[in-house]
Amino acid sequence: MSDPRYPIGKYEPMPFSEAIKNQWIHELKVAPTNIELAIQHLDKVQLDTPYREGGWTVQQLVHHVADSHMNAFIRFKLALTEETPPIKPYNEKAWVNTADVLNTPINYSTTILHALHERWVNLATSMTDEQWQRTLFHPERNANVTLWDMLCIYSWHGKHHIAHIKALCDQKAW
Ligand code: NI
Repeated sequence: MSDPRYPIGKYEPMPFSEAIKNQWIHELKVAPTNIELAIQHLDKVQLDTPYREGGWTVQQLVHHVADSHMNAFIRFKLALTEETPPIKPYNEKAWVNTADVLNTPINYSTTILHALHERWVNLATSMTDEQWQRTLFHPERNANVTLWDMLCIYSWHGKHHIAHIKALCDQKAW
């Protein structure tokens, strides 16, 4: 593992296929349980430990995944109901330092993730091939992003942060 920030590698876009779509929807489905399994044995001090030098704590990682995936779900809904709506970027480095993230037990965010991913998976399994090609406009990249790209990004994103937590647990022998 050369770069501790990318334990499973960086996100790689993939061409649309039914098999990959089913795999990635499955990964969205199991992500909340996998996060819960990764954190269930950790105590308060362990949750407040950064996953790497200068990195986010486990507490911040879990709340971040909930914040990120709530935004992503809203973006899916916007793209399905409007013509190429713009993405509203947010400052994720600032979001992980707001009081709710620092003070709310992470089981509230795993509860959000269980409910949110249930709705997200139900939405995703209903989508036609045409709907996967619907787009959002990304102002920071000045480019359109398809909902297919969004599925690839967010199935990777959950695994990416779970791998941070697992890497910390491995390193500390927790
Ligand atoms: Ni992230």
